[in-house]
Amino acid sequence: MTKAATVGGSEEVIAVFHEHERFAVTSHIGPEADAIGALLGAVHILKGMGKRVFPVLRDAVPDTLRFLPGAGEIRAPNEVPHEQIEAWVVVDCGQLNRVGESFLPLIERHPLIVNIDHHQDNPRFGHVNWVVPLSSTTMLLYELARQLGVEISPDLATCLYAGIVADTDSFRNTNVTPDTLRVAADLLERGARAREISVNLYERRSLAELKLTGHALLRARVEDGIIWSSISQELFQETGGGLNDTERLAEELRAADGVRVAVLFKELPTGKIKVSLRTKDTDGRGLDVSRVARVFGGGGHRQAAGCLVPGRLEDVEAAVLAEVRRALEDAHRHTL
Ligand SMILES: [Mn+2]
Repeated sequence: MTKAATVGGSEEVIAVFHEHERFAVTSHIGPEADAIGALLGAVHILKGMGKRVFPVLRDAVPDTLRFLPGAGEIRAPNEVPHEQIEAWVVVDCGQLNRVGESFLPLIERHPLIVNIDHHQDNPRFGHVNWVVPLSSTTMLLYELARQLGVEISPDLATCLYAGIVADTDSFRNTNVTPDTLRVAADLLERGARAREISVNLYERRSLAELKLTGHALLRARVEDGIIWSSISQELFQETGGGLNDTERLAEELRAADGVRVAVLFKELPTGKIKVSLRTKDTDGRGLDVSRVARVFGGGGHRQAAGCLVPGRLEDVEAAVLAEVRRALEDAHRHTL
C-alpha cells in the first residue's frame, strides 16, 4: 500500500459522485495524456461505482493516445444525450472555455459542473471545485479512486500513470514530489503499463514532426540566456506538419546548454501566433513563465506555459521576447 499523503478537499466531489447516476466527463481541446488520462480515469472510477458515464471531447483522440484503455469510447459533443446528464465532470481544464468554444454553451448552462484540476490559476468555474496543484490531474483521480474505495485495475493505473509521465515530462520537472513517485510506484504495482506509455508518448514521432524540428532547430537563435525559434505557415506547408507536430519542440530548444528560457512561435492559419514558453529552472525559484504567458492572455505552469497572440510573427516575437527579458531581469533582481 502506498504511503502517499491524503489530499483533502474532495468531499463535495465524492458527494456528487455518490448522489447522481448519469455523468458526462470532458477535458480540453488539443488533449494530451493528462487530459485523456484524467478523463478516462474519471470514467473508470464512475463505472466502478456502477454509474452511467459519457466520455466526451471536442477534438479527436490523437493516434498516439488511442492505446489508453477506454479511449475508443470517447464521443463528440453532439453525440451526447445532453438532457440526460445530471453532472458534467470537467478535468484538467485551467479555464472552462478550454473545452472548446463551440462546445462551451452546452456545458456552461448546466446546473452541476464538477471542476477537477491541478492548474494553480484555475478560476474555480465549477459548482463544485477540487483544484490542487499536484503534478498531474491524474494524481487527483488516483486520490479519488482511493478515497471512494474503487479498485485500481491495470487499465485505470495505465491511464493515471500516463498523465503523471506526461505532465512531469518523464519525472524531470520540478513538479515531481516524493508523493508523485509514491503514487507512480503504487500504480506500477497495480499493473500500469509503463513501457507501452513511453513508446506511445515519446517514440511515435511523424516524419513531418522530425522535419519541423530540424528546421526550427536550424533557425534557432540564442541571446541573453533565451533561445527562440519560429515556424511560419510556409514552413508548416513545406514539411506537411501541423500544430501537434510541434508539441515537443519547445523542450528540444530548452535542451540547449546555457539557456534559461525557450520560446517557440507558431504561425496559425488564423493569423494568430501560438507561443510556447519553457524554463530550465533547476530549483523551482527561477523564472515563472506562466507570468509571461498571462501578460498575453495565456496561462500554464511555472515551467511550461503558452499564449495565443494576434499579430504578425515578427511583431509577436519582439513583444514576447521583450517581456521574457523583463521577467528574467525581475527574477534576477529577486534572487540578489
Ligand atoms: Mn495536466
